[in-house]
Amino acid sequence: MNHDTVKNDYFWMAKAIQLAQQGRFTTSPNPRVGCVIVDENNQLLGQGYHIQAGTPHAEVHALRQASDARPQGAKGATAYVTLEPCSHFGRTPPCAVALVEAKVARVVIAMTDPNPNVCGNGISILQEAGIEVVSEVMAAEAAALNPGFIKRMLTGKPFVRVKLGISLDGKIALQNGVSQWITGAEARRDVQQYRAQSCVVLTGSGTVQADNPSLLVREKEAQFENYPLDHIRQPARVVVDSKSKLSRDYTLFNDGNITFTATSQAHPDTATQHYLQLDEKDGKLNLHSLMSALGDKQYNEVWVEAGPGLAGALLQEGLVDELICYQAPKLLGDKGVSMVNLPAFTSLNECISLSLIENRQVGNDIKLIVRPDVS
Ligand code: AOF
Ligand code: ZN
Repeated sequence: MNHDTVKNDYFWMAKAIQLAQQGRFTTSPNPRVGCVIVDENNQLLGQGYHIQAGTPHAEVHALRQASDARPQGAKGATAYVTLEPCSHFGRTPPCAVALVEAKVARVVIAMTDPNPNVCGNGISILQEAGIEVVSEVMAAEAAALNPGFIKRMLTGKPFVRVKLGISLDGKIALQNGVSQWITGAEARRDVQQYRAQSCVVLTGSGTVQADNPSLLVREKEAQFENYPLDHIRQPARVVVDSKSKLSRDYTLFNDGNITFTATSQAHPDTATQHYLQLDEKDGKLNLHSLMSALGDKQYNEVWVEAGPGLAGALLQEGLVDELICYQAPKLLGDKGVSMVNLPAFTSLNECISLSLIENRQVGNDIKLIVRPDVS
């Protein structure tokens, strides 16, 4: 491939990735996908992104625009797609077939679709029709659009992010429990966006008792100007309450949105109440079973806003994919409550080692994204 072709492929794939990001809050359980169609003179013919499951895929939007743009539509053109075009009849017909019928000459793909129903079949359909296929263009960037979808397709479990609002000295609250507003407004807005993009907000019974939180998205605070707002949906809430001791009077059981109680107790009224009845591990709710149950419900991304107990337990079970820390330039002192409960390690080999993914200033706070190293 000549230098200009490679340069153009990166340019247009970057555009397709930007389009896919428009689906950040709306596509689940489907992935975020963007598509761009470019003519023989490297001019844009059509573009689109997947908005919501059950509605047309990215390619369909882009192909429609291309047909409106000129009589021969996408014939002879190049299509850029952030995910391998689908090959199956799901809620919508296969996009690989639509591209073949439109007679595109070339398809550039960022990554293959980990969905076992697709997984290479889309590429085969295109190649068998004589279409040139180039794949793995900006694959890492495209994968970053869909950590939850990809992980669920490969493992059956969702991608888990744990949010921590901490002081410079790693505390989440004062000794007396006072904790509100450690971090600033910008950090709180960022949190709202994570809630909105997640399928589930997970918390523990202790947090519910202490704060009676809603854990819903406050749309005004989240500032969704650049997104199709009418599609924003609220995440399901899941409360880990293994002994089912929470009263039903708390806000999140009564605000009209779904809250599941994850418990190891048997409940007679599972038909009317939302319970996830799970097994125990070492006398506690089996968090692996919880994540599998959430994967079975097609939840891609889980956002954890919990106390140090649940956060620590998830870390120790190896169930955390990412920690999102908002660190305020405040010192709460050594009597404050620490961010995660972990055992008293006696050797540095035992401590949890993390890799820094992102580090930037958000208002007056620092946002740190770290991922546990896989041992
Ligand atoms: C694409 N382009 O824009 C999306 C794709 O039930 P359906 O018909 O919506 O199919 C969902 C599956 O299609 C999803 O699991 C993923 O494998 C693929 N998503 N594929 O070519 C798109 N959203
Ligand atoms: Zn499709």
